[in-house]
Amino acid sequence: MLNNISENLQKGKAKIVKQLVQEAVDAGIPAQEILEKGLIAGMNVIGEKFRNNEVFVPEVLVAARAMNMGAQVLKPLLSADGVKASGKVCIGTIQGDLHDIGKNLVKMMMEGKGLEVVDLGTDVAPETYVQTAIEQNCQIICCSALLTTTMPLMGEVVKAAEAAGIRDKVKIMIGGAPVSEEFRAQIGADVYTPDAASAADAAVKICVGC
Ligand code: B1M
Repeated sequence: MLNNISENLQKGKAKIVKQLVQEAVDAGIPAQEILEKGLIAGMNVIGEKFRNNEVFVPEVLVAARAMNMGAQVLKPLLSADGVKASGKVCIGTIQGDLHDIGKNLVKMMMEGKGLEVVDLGTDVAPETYVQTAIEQNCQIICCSALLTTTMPLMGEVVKAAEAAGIRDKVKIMIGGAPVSEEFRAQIGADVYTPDAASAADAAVKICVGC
């Protein structure tokens, strides 16, 4: 069943993916497993083929659409369990970067934990995160990056928060496929997490401690 989801996602069959995800849910497969072994697994195959020039941007875009439709089915389930917290977070994909699937998953998981999430979308300038955190009173700034060329801009978010005098009031969380704990330490951000579920857990911990 999970392979079937992955294969149809790779073909960009969004409606079928949505239906198969619902069937997997009805069959009692845990939502996290459907996400990781069905949807994300399929997206990883597409990523590999994209790198090898076996598929191109249009195919990747239809696969991304299928991924989003499948994830929508899982949204209420992924967020149903665990601790609920209150807190406010702003999130966006860093400047120059249009990848938003991972960012949307992080948002989904955080909302499920009770956090209020201000979604800045993609291609977000460092100053915009900081301005939003000030104006909307956010405890956390969350930055996602999928490109090795855009991830250094996350360091500019840290610098912009320092320049605006809010560095001690706001935590900066980073993530995305090329990002690592080593990179986090290098730019002076507060938290790196490898996936959406652990990002939501980390945000809850921060907000509980606020
Ligand atoms: Co792009 N792309 N892409 N792409 N694309 C990658 C990232 C790439 C690795 C593909 C490859 O070569 N194998 C490669 C980057 C290489 C590099 O930088 N070293 C690449 C490239 C090169 C490009 C273009 C430059 C291609 C071109 O035009 N020549 C171009 C750049 C456009 C731009 O951004 N300016 C481009 C364009 C696109 C599309 C628009 C076609 C599409 C994006 C559609 C969209 O997002 N709406 C796309 C896609 C879909 C991909 C791949 C195939 C899949 C990415 C994805 O959504 N994965 C990707 C290959 C791959 O990753 N295997 C690829 C699934 C998603 C759930 O994972 O986002 O990593 P991810 O999120 C994870 C974790 O990283 C984490 O949580 C999620 C899991 O739970 N996470 C966080 C994410 N953010 C977090 C934040 C956190 C914590 C955790 O805290 C705040």
